[in-house]
Parts: sequence; structure tokens; C-alpha cells
Amino acid sequence: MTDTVTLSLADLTARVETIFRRAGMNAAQTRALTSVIVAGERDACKSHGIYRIEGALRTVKAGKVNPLAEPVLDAGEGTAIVRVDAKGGFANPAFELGLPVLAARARELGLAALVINDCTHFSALWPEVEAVTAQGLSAMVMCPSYATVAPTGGNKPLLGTNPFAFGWPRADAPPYVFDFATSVAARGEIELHRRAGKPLPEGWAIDADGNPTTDPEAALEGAMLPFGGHKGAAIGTMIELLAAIMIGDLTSPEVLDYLGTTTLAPFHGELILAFDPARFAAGRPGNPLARAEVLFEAIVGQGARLPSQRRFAARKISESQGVTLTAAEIAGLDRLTAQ
Ligand code: NDP
Ligand code: PYC
Repeated sequence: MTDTVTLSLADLTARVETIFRRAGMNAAQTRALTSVIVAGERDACKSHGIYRIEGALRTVKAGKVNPLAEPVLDAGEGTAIVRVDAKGGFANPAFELGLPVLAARARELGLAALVINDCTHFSALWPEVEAVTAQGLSAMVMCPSYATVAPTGGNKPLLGTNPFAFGWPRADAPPYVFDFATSVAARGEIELHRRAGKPLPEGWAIDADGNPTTDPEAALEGAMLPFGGHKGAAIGTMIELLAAIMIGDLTSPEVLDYLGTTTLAPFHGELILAFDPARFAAGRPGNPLARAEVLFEAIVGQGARLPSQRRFAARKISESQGVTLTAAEIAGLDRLTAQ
């Protein structure tokens, strides 16, 4: 028996769509969710690929996300703030609804924000960032999560793993994109280590008594640590302020109170900021996109790599050769399809 199977992206998409449709999700939720999960596998981001299907289904079954939600847009005519009420569904279809208005508004005003409220968000942020850079705009995206990260100097979960992503458009290359958890690693990585029976690298987490641990189980019961010590804790706190409190949505501790568990996908809001570099640079010397290329060349010129280059390389291979899944992953897809 072979222990891996290679699927084309179209075949993987069909398989994931079938699972979500059978779970009772409507077409809009199914399509948007499938797209980000398949993109995670395609770009070799395992912590936000097919592994996330089970959590999404658990969240549907627990009644904590609306599988039939139809998001509603408030275009905020004449203002820089576009809003989408996700109506208790996943964030991804809400983002798709708001994106064209966000992009038009950012071009008109120079900058604009898309606020998504009442959504479940379990995915990576780079699909959203790339959708904005594809419009020729720069983007910042952030959302809280649930309380799993201790602030530096503290010893109990309080902040979320709060992802933060940024994108800059490039004329003749894939965009400059970074996207990271503000914890040392995403929680998905800890769960994947637990599944694989592997210890965590040192410095990722503390146990329930506040002692450093490399045991994934103890880390899941204890707390994760912010990246970069107090700096990551401050950025995580900023995300609680801007993408939860400021937009009138749940903070990470409130999300955990609401769900009562971290085994379901978190329910909160999301903030997407879009900037038009040409508008900001108007009247100043130099073309901002051309000047950015000088910076990127200097970075790469030192032998460093730009963030997302690993993903883009993986994407190129997956698009021509498909994605290779283990027999256990295929069995998992079969099981979820049969549920
Ligand atoms: P990583 O630490 O794996 O990567 C962070 C970023 O750094 C990526 O853009 C990566 O690019 C880049 N990078 C990594 N190594 C280098 C290098 N040597 N030189 C330059 N750039 C580099 O990410 P995390 O584990 O922190 O997060 C993983 C995902 O989890 C993110 O997509 C995030 O959105 C998601 N997440 C989602 C949450 C949610 O609530 N929805 C919560 C927390 C995380 P590359 O990919 O090319 O390696
Ligand atoms: O990987 O930290 C994580 C995460 C939390 C919610 C979605 N992803």
C-alpha cells in the first residue's frame, strides 16, 4: 500500500466541498471556506489546511457558527469604514462581499477599513491580504482569537494567538506578504506536534503552573508565549484593542468565555485596512512601487528571503503537480465525507 496520495487542486477542492455541503453548509460558506483550506494545503501551510476541516465541522455541530449565514454589507457611503455583518457565519464569505467596496473606497480616499463583525475565523490571513494586494493596494489584516497566550511576565492565558498580516503589491512579482501569529507559533502548530507525538521547541509555552514546557499536552493546558517577549505581547494587545474593542466585537478572553473551549473555531470580528500607495505618495518624488523594489532587492541581495517566498514556491509546485497527502490524511477526508 502506498503511504501518500497526490490529488490535483481541483480534486481536493471537490472533496472538501462535498464534506462541507454534506454538513449542511450553504453554497457561499462552502465555497469560501473550501478555497482558503485548499489554498493552505497548496501553499504548504499545514496548520491552516485540511487539518482545519474537523474543527469547522465541530463548530457547526456545536451550533457556534451559522452554516447558512448570508453576510450583509453596509457600504458606509462617503466614509472610510465599510462594514460586513457575517451573521454568525464564517469570516471568509463576509470578506469576499466587502472586498470590492473596500478596494474602491481605498482608491477614492487613499485608505479605507473593512470591519467584519460576528464571524468565525479559523483561517490564515494571507488569502485576504493577497486579495487586497491583487487590487494594487497595500493591506494590514488582524483579528483576535481566544485566550491562549500569557502576556510577558504573566502566567495565564489571556491574549489570543492574534494573527497579523501585511501585504504590498508588486508589479512583476508576487506581492510582499507576511502573516504570523503574535504567539511564538500558531496554536495549530502545537496541535500538530501533539498529533505527531513530537515535543515542542523550547520557548513556545508554559504549563498550567507557569513552568516552561515542551510537552504539547501541557502547553495546551497551560499557556502559549508571545513572540519577541514584551514586543509580541504589545502587538497582541493592540489587536485586541483595534480588532475587538474598537470594532465592538469580542476580545480573546470574551471569546473563550463564550465558547467555553478552544476545540471550536473562534467567534469574533476582523479588521482589514487597505492603503493606496499612489495616493499617499502623491506629489512626492519617486514611484512607491518602484522604490519598494529597491528595498526588496537589497534584502534579497544579502542572501535573506522575503516572507511568503516559501509559500509561493510551494504553490508553483502544487499548481503543476497537485498536493501530496498522507494515507492518514486521505482516510480522514474519507471519514469526514461519510459522516
Ligand atoms: P510562521 O512563523 O510560519 O511564518 C510567519 C511569516 O514569516 C510568514 O509570512 C513566513 O513566510 C515568514 N517567514 C518565515 N521564515 C522566514 C524567513 N526565514 N525569512 C523571511 N520570512 C520568513 O507563521 P505562524 O506560525 O506565526 O502563523 C501561521 C499561520 O497561522 C498564519 O497564516 C496566521 O494567519 C495563522 N493564524 C491564524 C489565526 C486565526 O485566528 N485565524 C491565529 C493564529 C495564526 P512563509 O510562509 O513563506 O514561510
Ligand atoms: O493556529 O493559533 C491558531 C489559530 C487560532 C484560531 C485559528 N487558528
